[in-house]
Amino acid sequence: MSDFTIMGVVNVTPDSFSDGGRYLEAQAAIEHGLELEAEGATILDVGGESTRPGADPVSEAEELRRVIPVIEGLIARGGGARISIDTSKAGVAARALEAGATLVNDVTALRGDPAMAGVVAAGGAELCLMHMLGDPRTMQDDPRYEDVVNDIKAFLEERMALAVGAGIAEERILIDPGIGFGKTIDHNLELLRRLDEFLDLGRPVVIGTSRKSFLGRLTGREAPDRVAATVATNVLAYERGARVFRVHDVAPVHDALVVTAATVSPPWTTRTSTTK
Ligand code: HH2
Repeated sequence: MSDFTIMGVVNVTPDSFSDGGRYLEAQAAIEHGLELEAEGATILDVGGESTRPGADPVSEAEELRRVIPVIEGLIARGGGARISIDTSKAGVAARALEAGATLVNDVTALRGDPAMAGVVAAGGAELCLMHMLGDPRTMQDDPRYEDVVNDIKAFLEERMALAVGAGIAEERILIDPGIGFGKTIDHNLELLRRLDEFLDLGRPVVIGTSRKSFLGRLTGREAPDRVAATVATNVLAYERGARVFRVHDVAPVHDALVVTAATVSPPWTTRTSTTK
């Protein structure tokens, strides 16, 4: 049994607005999610709003139209992977939880919508709190920190306290330093280098480096060709204590982490022989 979790990215950010296109897009996202599950993802992170630097916001109605059919389809046809909803809107999270999602991945860490904490608490869901400096439109404009790790740890600690105060059980909280969200290349690299310091917060560390632009800056490669770079950063993050890995390319990351886990956390045979 592996001691890590792969969260496969299922983005539903269509360009087409016709119903036919919508149905096909939902179908394509469901098929994609099922493939990621077959490759080793045990969480599928469904998102209907891009958080890329400079991305424009999407209305709640539009986000719902994108993600709910996909969640329903994955629950109906999936093999048991849990569903995470990547949203900062309480209304979207509420409908997603009703449809069967069990984790809310909020890149604003409860700052985007005052109703979010109540929805997560009422739904008994897990919550991923991610750090972002500013918002996606402005976050890459000269981000600065006193000490990137300490500043983000303090932020996450404060958001955890707020979440617990709102009735979310601490055992249901995951934390994520938010690679690429208001960070320079050096900030991202320092976060990875010192990732083990986040274990002080006592909650599972989620890491999302998948295909991100700092890997492009380092390797000179376009997003689809950053798989090896993504694998390298996830292996390093595992070694530094992260246990949840948000990736687009599940199969290579899964294999790399199986081998890393067997090497870093022996004895592998004892751990696997206890699996039924
Ligand atoms: N990164 C992205 C989106 N959501 N959630 C968490 N917890 N951690 C991350 O690092 C993270 C995230 C951005 O990645 P991507 O899905 O590739 O882009 P987009 O949001 O434009 O779909």
